[in-house]
Amino acid sequence: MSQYRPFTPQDAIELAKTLPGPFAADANLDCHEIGDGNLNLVFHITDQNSDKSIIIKQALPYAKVVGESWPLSLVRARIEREILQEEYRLCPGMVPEVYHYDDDLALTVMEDLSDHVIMRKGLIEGVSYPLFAQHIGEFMARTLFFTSDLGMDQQLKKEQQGRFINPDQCKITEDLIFDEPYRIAEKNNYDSSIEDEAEALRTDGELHLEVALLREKFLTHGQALLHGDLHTGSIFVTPESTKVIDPEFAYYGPMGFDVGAVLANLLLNYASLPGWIQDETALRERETLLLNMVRDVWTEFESRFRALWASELVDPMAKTPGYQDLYVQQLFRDSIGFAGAKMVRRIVGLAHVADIDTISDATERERSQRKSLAIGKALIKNNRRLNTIGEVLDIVSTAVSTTKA
Ligand code: SR1
Ligand code: MG
Repeated sequence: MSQYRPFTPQDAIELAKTLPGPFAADANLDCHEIGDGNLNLVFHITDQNSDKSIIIKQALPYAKVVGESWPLSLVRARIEREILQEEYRLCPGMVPEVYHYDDDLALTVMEDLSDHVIMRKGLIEGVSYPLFAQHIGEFMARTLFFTSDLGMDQQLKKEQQGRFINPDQCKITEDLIFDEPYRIAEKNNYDSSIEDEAEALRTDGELHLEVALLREKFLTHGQALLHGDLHTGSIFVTPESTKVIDPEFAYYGPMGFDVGAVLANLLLNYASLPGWIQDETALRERETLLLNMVRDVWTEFESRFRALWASELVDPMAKTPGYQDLYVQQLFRDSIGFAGAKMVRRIVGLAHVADIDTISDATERERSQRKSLAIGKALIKNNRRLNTIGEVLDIVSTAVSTTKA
């Protein structure tokens, strides 16, 4: 039985050489630690004499972004590996293939996806992904439907819920998304130029009520097995292909939390665009493209989810006329509320997004932050009365037009 220790690149090479499969025992391997996220070590191992490569991802027993003062359970590595295997079964080719794992060492050996780019980076660089909405719509519809009481054996689901209890990761989300942005908190992180916005978040009772309801839903609604952190930094893309990574925040929660994550991160990129594009015509075109992606992600997801309901439903009572429409309406509203909460947290909370933080012009950066907050707050406040993605886009447009320059 192996004992946990954080790996060095040399440890990663030694493990790689013992694996059945990719490399010969005498292969000349290179290894670089490329983890740029908040929590883990990621080793990229390549063979000098072939095009073979792998990734070894290892969880650290603390949050790397803060340090050892923030301990975290290593259980997340086992959960991430199991959900990757489950997602691979449900959506072959849409997540990295798991080749090997060691739960004691909290590591997973998986397919190297470095022929793809992280979507956040691609979007910042202005690349278009015309198939993304279809791909992610399919991914979310299948993973959410088939892990819920609608699409899987309901007794098995209860067992599965036990295996995916992920308390440390959920607590991060509860604190960073549904609590700290709305009060003075040590981990909050924002420019002093938007102190007025942060103060407004702390004193807005209408907003707090909606956030309390979303938080309750996150805490209590074990609807489906979520990815749990489905932002554009957790998605690898090319114009032809989409691959989802990093499901270490997986747990049984409300479906809208995953859908909302995708929508929020597209809207954060949308809000950042004036910081990246100077030409007015090009800017308008790109803004339209991003808003169309928001619309398409929802419509692609909804149509696939409804199609699965029509052909794969396991719950007899769910066939009751009218139930599907009410279920999808609530899922839509949850998605919009969670999207808003995820936008707010990326501006004033601990962890930000490069789309906005790396805008070099301070005035444009501040405008994007204010715009994101205006959109986020409007989505949170209106989520319970919205019915269509067209209404959401109208709310975005109103929020933008009333943002303080
Ligand atoms: C301490 S972890 C901060 C954030 O990074 C992850 O991607 C999650 O979004 C988490 O909230
Ligand atoms: Mg991550």
